[in-house]
Amino acid sequence: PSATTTPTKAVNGTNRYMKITGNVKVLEDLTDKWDTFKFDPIRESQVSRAMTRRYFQDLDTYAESDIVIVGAGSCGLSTAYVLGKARPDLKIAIIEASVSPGGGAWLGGQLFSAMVMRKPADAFLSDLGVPYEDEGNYVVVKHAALFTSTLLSKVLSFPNIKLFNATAVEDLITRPSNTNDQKVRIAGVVTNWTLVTMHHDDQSCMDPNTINAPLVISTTGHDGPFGAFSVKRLVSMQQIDKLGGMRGLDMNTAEDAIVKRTREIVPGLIIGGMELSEVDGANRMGPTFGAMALSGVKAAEEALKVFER
Ligand code: AHZ
Repeated sequence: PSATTTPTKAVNGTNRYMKITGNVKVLEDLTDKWDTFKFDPIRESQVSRAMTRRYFQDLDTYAESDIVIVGAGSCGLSTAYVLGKARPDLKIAIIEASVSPGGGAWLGGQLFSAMVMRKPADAFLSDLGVPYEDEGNYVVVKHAALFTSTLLSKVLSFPNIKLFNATAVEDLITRPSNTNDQKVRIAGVVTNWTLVTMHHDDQSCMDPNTINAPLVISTTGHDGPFGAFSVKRLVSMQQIDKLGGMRGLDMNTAEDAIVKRTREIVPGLIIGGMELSEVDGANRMGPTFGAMALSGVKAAEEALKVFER
């Protein structure tokens, strides 16, 4: 159903809600009826079933996905946004280890709230519809959370994208490559509830779940308890020799390098965002986020090429 909202003013001290017209319930004057107010009745099992039925249906649907994005930070979400817009026909699962998607982008840097993006990443903000102040070579979003929440809301609105949060990727699914040289291609991910993943050392083995997909895009950030997950695994399974190790901070060098180097590292696995810095030994950029958005755009373009092959 379509609905239009019109702000209404407080009338005689009554706090009126937004008026919603169209063929949906009208909220106007709700506050005038608090004395007789009552929700429609519900049975607790209906709540449980409403959630679990959908979740298990999603697990079933996305067990075979077209693309899995690992990590819902600024790069992973930017990737999902571009892919969701470009290819509504593809099934895209996003796996995020944290309860809260968004990665490091909820604040601009340290505990300061504004977010800086260097041009030309302002084009991404304009596409998203996030307002910013133009400062010449760079733009500033008044609160990083405005960027992250807008991006998140658009990504979650795509019917072909499902976010599984509180779920960690624990391993990669591999298949022998066609080259017969111990090389593999990536064919999906192995997942577990993050709380389980964190307790493999003190609980008996809890076997994981799997998602098959011809393409995985990993954007798990730089090294940390969960970060740089896929590239560390590529080393331990001898698909790349060693990691370059993220270098010190140099905003100019780092942002260009991350966008340029966003690519398919081994067949079936594209790496984007700060995870790349660990592969190539790129510098870090600190709190400027243009490269994360544009690495996401490039990762999406690389993915689209795979589906055109
Ligand atoms: O929880 C992680 C975060 O939300 C998630 N993640 C990591 N490992 C995972 C795993 N399974 C599932 N095994 C996993 N999820 O990945 C997300 C990474 O987000 P991020 O914001 O850390 O990375 P990004 O590359 O999107 O953005 C980096 C932002 C940075 S770091 C930095 C610096 O240090 O200089 N500068 C910028 C702009």
